[in-house]
Amino acid sequence: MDIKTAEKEAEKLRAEILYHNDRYYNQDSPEISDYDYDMMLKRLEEIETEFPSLITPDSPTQKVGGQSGAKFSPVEHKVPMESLHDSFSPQEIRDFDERVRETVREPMYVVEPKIDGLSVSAEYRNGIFVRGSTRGDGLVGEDITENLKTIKSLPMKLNKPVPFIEVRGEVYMSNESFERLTAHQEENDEKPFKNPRNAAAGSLRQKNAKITKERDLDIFVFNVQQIEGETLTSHKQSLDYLSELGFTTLPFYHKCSDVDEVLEKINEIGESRGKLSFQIDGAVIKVDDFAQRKILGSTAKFPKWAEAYKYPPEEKETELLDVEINVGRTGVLTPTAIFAPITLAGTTVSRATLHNEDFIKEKDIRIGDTVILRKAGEIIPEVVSVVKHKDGSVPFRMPDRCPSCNSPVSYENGESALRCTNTDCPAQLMRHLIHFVSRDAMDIDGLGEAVLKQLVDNKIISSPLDLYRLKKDDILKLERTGEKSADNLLSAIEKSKDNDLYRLVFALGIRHIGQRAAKLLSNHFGTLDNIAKATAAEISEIEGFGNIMAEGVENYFSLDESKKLIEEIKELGINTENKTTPSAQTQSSVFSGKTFVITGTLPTYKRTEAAAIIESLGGKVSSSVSKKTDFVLAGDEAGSKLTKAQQLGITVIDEAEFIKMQSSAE
Ligand code: 0OX
Repeated sequence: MDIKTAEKEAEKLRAEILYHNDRYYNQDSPEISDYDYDMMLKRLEEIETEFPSLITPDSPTQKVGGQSGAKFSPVEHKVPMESLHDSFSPQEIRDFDERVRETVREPMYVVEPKIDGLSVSAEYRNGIFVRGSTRGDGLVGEDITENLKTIKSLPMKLNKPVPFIEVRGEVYMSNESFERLTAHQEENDEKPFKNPRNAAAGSLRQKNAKITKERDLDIFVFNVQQIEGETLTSHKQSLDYLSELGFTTLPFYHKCSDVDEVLEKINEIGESRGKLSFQIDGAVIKVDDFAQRKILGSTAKFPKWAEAYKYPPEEKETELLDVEINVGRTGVLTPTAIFAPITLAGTTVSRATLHNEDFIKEKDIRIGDTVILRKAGEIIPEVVSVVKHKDGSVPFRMPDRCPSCNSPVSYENGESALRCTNTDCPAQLMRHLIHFVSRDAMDIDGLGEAVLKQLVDNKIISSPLDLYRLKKDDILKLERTGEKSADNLLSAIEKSKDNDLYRLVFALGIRHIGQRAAKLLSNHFGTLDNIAKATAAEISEIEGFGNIMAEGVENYFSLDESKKLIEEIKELGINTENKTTPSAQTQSSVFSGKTFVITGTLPTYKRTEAAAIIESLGGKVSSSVSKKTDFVLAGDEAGSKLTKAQQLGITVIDEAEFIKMQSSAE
């Protein structure tokens, strides 16, 4: 590779890595798997090793990823909290051993699991916990004393009154706590964390330590950073000493006398990975003797006496018990793999999407097969490959009839999606109803899936609009519904008649029309009648509207059923007008043409509500901060977007100012 090509690739990698650093360290919301991230970093390191002149001081290879944020007070680490250099192959571990042996004689190693959590420091005076901090960039972290106090496995008082000790450990969330938290978040319509590590990070850096407490975090302590009143001479000795003091140390570690033994232990730990109650992302190899560590020293970033070995994403074999076919709102048939529950990267999984018939054909997936599963981006379970077909198995075929209504199914012009041709299909109706009443659509409280199913099964309703024809007696016929809940449900349905037009447009479930497009249509055309009359050409003139979307709208409203539907909507007294005064859209106000980014939790508005207000007053809402942003509306726990806005000198407003701006705009 010539230096010009190398420079281009390095620049691209740096930008990508920095972006993913921010998603991982500051937003606790990674988009790619740790393994893919590690591979990018490794590639950048390779380029920089080949062309050292390309190394820049701000290259991600030169510093630890985390940035100490502005939310907590800074804590300077007297002893730097170094990070580990990563290896991905046995050869790299052998290279590490060679480097060590070049400097010290007959090193003994300790191999231990690498817990996938967050490194923290905990300080004790006279045996009492006095301060806790995150690693941050290794030199300065954040003060999280109150948060660490909520972790039951971290002792607040040591078994001995050591004058001073600073320890380092890894805070993590057990698989069980993570599953409990995810279930709770799903029940409460909150966005669940992507994996136990992100959940631990999001829970630890909470201003409100009560939340940290509810999250049930744990800690393994593995290092003495500083100590007064005791001399420790080896890693093994310090681990024993830490447990004597009352710390929970790593659950297992192995002392090894040569690199073959090291590799054997790395394998053993890797094999035990799926059986542990917490997540590990590798193994750590450390020189045991402290005198030897001192001789080996450190590079700018890593100790030369330790190395991490990172495992590839966890994969597991399982038997494909069945393929379930689900019918979506638009009638698309989606195959889902069903298998005996297994634990994979921290959660129990028993289903994985098989996408469509092409995917199944390509991998030749058959019922009864032994398949390999992995989590895509450590999040969504997917079938990687088939290990072996079951004797006598036959290729899987998608059904030619809808599993819900038995109508014929067909492929529409070149699409890979198979659809049920029956517009009255009950499975489609259920999906349609769920969408219609959902929060972003008509927002009708009290109509969960179970209630809707009873209404459909008992033939009380056969369309979303039938909800507006419900009588109290109909509801009282349902299981577990008393007078009070029937009244509440009727009033929630009644209230939804007054919704702004965009909710209704979104609730109709027009193909390709999400909430944002529904708002654009409502704001632009003002009434449902006007939207229905508009041609695709007129619709595609709206900024942010593509041709496919515009055609989808025209097609939808050209159907006789849709015309009938609009009449029914009006007869039922459902609002069909945009509520935002047109003057507010056209009048020039502080909002007109301005781009807003909303970040963090606002005291009273939901983010979606604030966005709707901004758009209704002529502003735009964007998800990322750039030079083009005019205002950042920031609430509590606003993370990197706020930092970026401050760096770019963009006006940051809080909710109170936002409310003031609205009154001046109206
Ligand atoms: C872990 C872990 C992290 C001490 C010197 C450099 C890194 N995540 O489990 N770090 C270390 O060691 C430090 N050991 C570990 N086991």
